[in-house]
Amino acid sequence: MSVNPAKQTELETLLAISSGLNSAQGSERFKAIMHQVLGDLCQTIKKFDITDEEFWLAVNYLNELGERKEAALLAAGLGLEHYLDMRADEKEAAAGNETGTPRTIEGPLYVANAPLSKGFARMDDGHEKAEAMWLHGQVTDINGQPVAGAVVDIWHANTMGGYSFFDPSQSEYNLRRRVETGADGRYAVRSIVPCGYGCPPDGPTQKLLNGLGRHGNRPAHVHFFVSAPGFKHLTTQINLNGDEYLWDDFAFATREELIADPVKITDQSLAQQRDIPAPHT
Ligand code: MBD
Ligand code: FE
Repeated sequence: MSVNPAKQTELETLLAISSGLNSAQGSERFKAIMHQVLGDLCQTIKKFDITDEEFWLAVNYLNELGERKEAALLAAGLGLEHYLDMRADEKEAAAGNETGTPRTIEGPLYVANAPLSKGFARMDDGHEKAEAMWLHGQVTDINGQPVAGAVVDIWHANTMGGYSFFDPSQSEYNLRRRVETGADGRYAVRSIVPCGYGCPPDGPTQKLLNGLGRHGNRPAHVHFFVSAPGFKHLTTQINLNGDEYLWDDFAFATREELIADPVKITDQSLAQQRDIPAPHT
């Protein structure tokens, strides 16, 4: 179909053409989604009588978001990533599926291929003066049976709230480890107590949040991927109880079942042990 480009088109025609509905090529699903999104955007422009100035501000904002690689950070801050969890939960419930530890958002700071070991790992490079932290757990199936050979991929921030690879002051893979469970399904790591994360104060995400009167902070937390052959991949986190942002997370990741109560170890002999005794939970 050919159109006279000099002629002003009606909105519906414009949207149909711009989202490729007239083309025999491309993806039908993608076209339908773009058609919806573009229509919604035009409605918003109309509803708020968006000025040319505001329009170009938004376009430049997208460039800035890309330049600073903060698109995923913004998606978390707007609650869109959390919405994926809400949808997934709804679907599991509707299907009547039993679920174990609840999922929560991955966030933008995962790095693949962290060092892999069996049963235990030390996560910190020892360069930071910080309080030691032991994490341990057991991977089980829905019936509580231990899962051997599961890979628990753990990552978290340092005491400044920074993540290795994104924070150039840290060594490669600092505070990022993968631990494979043994026959008992258990894993343990020694690390350091993390601090909460805050969005880069000069970045586009924080700029947008400022306009909404919101902060960009997360409570202290530890990320987990748990995977094993024959099981669904789990993306989750624990949030450390006592943090002021526990229930005020800018990324909406806190869940009741995912709050961990840190226990202070005062027994030095226990603290010095590399392999901590099998916990019962
Ligand atoms: C983080 O550490 C994080 O976990 C999320 C979801 C967003 C920003 C930083
Ligand atoms: Fe995080």
